[in-house]
Amino acid sequence: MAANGDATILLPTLNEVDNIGAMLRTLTDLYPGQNIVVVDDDSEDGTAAVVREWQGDARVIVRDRSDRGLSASIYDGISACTTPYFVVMDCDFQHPPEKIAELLQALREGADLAIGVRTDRSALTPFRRFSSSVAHIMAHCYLSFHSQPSSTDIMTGFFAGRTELFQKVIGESEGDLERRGFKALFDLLKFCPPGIVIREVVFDFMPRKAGESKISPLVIISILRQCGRGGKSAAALISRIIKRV
Ligand SMILES: Nc1nc2c(ncn2[C@@H]2O[C@H](COP(=O)(O)OP(=O)(O)OP(=O)(O)O)[C@@H](O)[C@H]2O)c(=O)[nH]1
Ligand SMILES: [Mg+2]
Repeated sequence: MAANGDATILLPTLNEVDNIGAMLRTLTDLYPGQNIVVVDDDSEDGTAAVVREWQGDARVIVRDRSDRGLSASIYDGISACTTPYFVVMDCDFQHPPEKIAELLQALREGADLAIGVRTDRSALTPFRRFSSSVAHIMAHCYLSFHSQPSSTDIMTGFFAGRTELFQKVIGESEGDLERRGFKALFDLLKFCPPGIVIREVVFDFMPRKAGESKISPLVIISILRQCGRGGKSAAALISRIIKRV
């Protein structure tokens, strides 16, 4: 079926050859007619080739390595969307594809942003759970202090939004976005109009299905960089200390 749906499912990828085929099949079965765009950071393992060879409707954007970054890929994907809605999800099945329907339903009912919030996080190691909670509290305090909307899961990578609104947000805050970061939703909440309508959809966070994780403990530095001038100074200090040890 030709892709003529109202949404684009954006899949940022870096070396996901072990997951991409299964993910394309699952999404095409569940959402025939919706657009699928893989935003690949020039993976060395042939991820983009799998998308090109895929018989269904899926497109791949291969990005330049010099601008590598999960958040940058998400912003570029949203900017390239031509449908009223977009959905961002990981390609490793940690975000249940069945839940996209609920995110889209929330948008069709009038929400500007629909956020997938993790309930059961037992798939994460205790260290990851702890750092994610610290990062969430930091981000929540920052957003509240600046009277910006927040979420019960600012660190999630599973969310959907109204394309026109978020293309504007990205265009207007381009120079201030942490493109190399991992937490795009935090920046979108930081720079969106304060009165937007947000709906949350709960989901169980699954273990990664195949392949290897790309996240590093240093992600906390990029999250700090997202917390204004004070956060940037703290991040610079921590980076200097790490380089010395
Ligand atoms: N385009 C792009 N995609 C990335 C990059 N880093 C990670 N990704 C993709 O973003 C998604 C999330 O990355 P993961 O490595 O699974 O990060 P995570 O889910 O926080 O970590 P795990 O729980 O260990 O899987 C996956 O689809 C990755 O392939 C990047 O630098 N560029
Ligand atoms: Mg993952």
